[in-house]
Amino acid sequence: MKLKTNRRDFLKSSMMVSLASAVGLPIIYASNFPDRLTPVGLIDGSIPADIIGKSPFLTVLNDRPVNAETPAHLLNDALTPNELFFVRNNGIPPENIDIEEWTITIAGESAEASKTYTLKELQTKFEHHTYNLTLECGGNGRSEFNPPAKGNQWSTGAVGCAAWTGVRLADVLKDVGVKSNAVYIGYYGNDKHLSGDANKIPISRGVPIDKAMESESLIAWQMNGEALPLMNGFPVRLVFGGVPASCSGKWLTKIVVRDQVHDGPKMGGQSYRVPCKPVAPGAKVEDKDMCIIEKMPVKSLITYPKSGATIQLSDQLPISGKAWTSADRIQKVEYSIDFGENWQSCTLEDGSNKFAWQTFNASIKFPEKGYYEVWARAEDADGERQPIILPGWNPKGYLNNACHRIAIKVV
Ligand SMILES: Nc1nc2c(c(=O)[nH]1)N[C@H]1C(S)=C(S)[C@@H](COP(=O)(O)O)O[C@H]1N2
Ligand SMILES: [Mo]
Repeated sequence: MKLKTNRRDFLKSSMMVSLASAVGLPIIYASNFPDRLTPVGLIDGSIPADIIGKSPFLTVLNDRPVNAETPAHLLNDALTPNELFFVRNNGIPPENIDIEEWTITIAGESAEASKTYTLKELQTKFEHHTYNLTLECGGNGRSEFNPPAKGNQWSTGAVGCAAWTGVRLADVLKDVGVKSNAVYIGYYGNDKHLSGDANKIPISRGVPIDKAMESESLIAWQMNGEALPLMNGFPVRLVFGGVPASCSGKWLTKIVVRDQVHDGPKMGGQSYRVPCKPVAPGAKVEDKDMCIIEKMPVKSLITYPKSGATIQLSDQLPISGKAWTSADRIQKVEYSIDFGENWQSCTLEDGSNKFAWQTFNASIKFPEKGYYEVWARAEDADGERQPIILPGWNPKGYLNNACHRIAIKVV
């Protein structure tokens, strides 16, 4: 037996643990496994997600920066468990975080003053609030665009809904004082730029001041009753529902109140912006013709069963899913088993608050044996409905809210 553990031993044992949980069985001869090999059961092109403190069932798209998404059938919970919540990093998360020392500064030309709070002060000075808020990356669904769009090839899983606890951003901004000419807020976190250049910032985005002042806009330190996972912004982050998740700054250290649209990295150019007017697929669009994405479109996912499920003709198939919108609520979800020719209503639950996703259910009887697809389509209180096929092509592949489909075999 070896007395000294080194990094390779650690990696090996963590791979064995993740393999064991992936196959649901113990690895009997794990201690014999050669150092230089990766377990073949894990060679599927992905990196074990438990290395980043997440479930091994996440699909890891990249490891530098870390980007990992949740398979649709693992989003069936009312609230997405922390270990299953997707990760979208633009840089390298901070290390050696001391929460006692953590501070958040409010400043900017449209703040009445510049004020710094320790995290502790925020937690003691302001009222706590918990909201169930859906976060979705603006690039979720990018992989379906044609011609393909550059960037992480998210399928459907850059979305999740958690119970976020913190203080209202509005309460903190009011404590500092906001000038009447304020139009936007911008955030800064202390993640590092991929280049290693300490003067560069990976991302600094924000929201219009009205959005910042909404009741559901939080500075949050808890997710589902626990401290935030490091990958989701530990120890504290912004959370906004209804806008691209890129607005929800992680590892939050500073908020600036701006008298103009915030101009931090990834606010301009082609980032998180779409053509102001529709363009032909593949078109090159100049930066000046691009507009900031200010809300996420109505969308839904079928989270039960897993695509590819088999069912007996004599049985009814229960389906379940989640629907969300930037509008007040989802008002209808329908499903189709005949490729969109006919639609039936699902039952729909209310969300606990605005921006919480809503659960829908249905029970389906198929007419005969064969291959089917179940499609789901949500409509929100503004009357906006998901498109059946891809919505408007855009250079960076944002805002794909096409109907989700699952395959079903009836035997
Ligand atoms: N500081 C910081 N905040 C950030 C990011 C980042 O890279 N750094 N990524 C943004 C993007 S693009 C998204 S989609 C969400 C993802 O949040 P999550 O990783 O908790 O799911 O965080 C946003 N906040
Ligand atoms: Mo994102």
